[in-house]
Amino acid sequence: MTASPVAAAPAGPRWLGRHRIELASCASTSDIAMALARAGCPHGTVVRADAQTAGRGRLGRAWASPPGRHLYLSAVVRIDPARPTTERAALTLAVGVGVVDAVRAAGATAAGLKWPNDVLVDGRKLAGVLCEASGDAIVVGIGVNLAGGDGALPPDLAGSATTLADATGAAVDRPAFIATLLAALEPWLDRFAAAGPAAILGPWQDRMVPGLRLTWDRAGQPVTGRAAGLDPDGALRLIDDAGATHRVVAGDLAVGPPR
Ligand code: BT5
Repeated sequence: MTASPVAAAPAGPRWLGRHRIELASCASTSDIAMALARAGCPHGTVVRADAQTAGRGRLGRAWASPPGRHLYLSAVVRIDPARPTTERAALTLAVGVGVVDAVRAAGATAAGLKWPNDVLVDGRKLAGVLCEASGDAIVVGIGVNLAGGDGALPPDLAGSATTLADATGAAVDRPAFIATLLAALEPWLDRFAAAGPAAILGPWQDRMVPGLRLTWDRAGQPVTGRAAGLDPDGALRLIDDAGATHRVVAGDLAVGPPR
């Protein structure tokens, strides 16, 4: 008998999501992941909930987390204490790269990155990332809008947000997407752990929304221009409408206005 060739199984994650906590509802998966991180949970522990009652974004903003329809997930990533602490802020860029790869693999081929880690499709936000430090751990919180159609998201987000189902025109299998996400994310976290921001800058720039027009709130002074790429530490280079280059290391960036 001749042995028939066996296709290699797609590689699943080695450490990300090996320990998983699944909840019907919680205030924020990142709160729970943070408490687990402090209590010494393993590297790669993942907390996922069907709904969040106090989902949060960056800078004290809220993340709309209606029940049952979307993805709310937080992962505990332990950082090698031997690596420079100044690198840590750039971990969020590695997460953004992994999330874009996952939504593209799920069919949202037009998805791209807005600094530092929003995932946009046609200027609308499909996914957001919130990284928070706790000792030697970083809690990586990821929200991805999955289900589409009327009522999938609160009406106030109708003009600025999108979902994977709306972006692809197909229903989304949430467990399959979670597997895709964890498998896409882990290699980028591994590369970041091994080599720091240098491993991420090129891939991030390859996935950024090209020429995206942005307005940066620079201490109350709006600066409008286009995203031109990253500095070696992961800061964004923004070229304003007068041609001057700004280094954005923090603060808020809004899409638009059109020129
Ligand atoms: C983010 O913040 O984009 C980070 C979002 C992280 C959410 C995850 S869900 C799992 C984990 N647990 C949490 O509690 N959080 C994390 P930021 O860049 O600040 O964006 C927030 C802004 O995006 C809001 O002010 C709204 O304008 C908009 N927004 C809120 N909910 C949205 C949604 N579901 N889809 C698209 N845009 C949304």
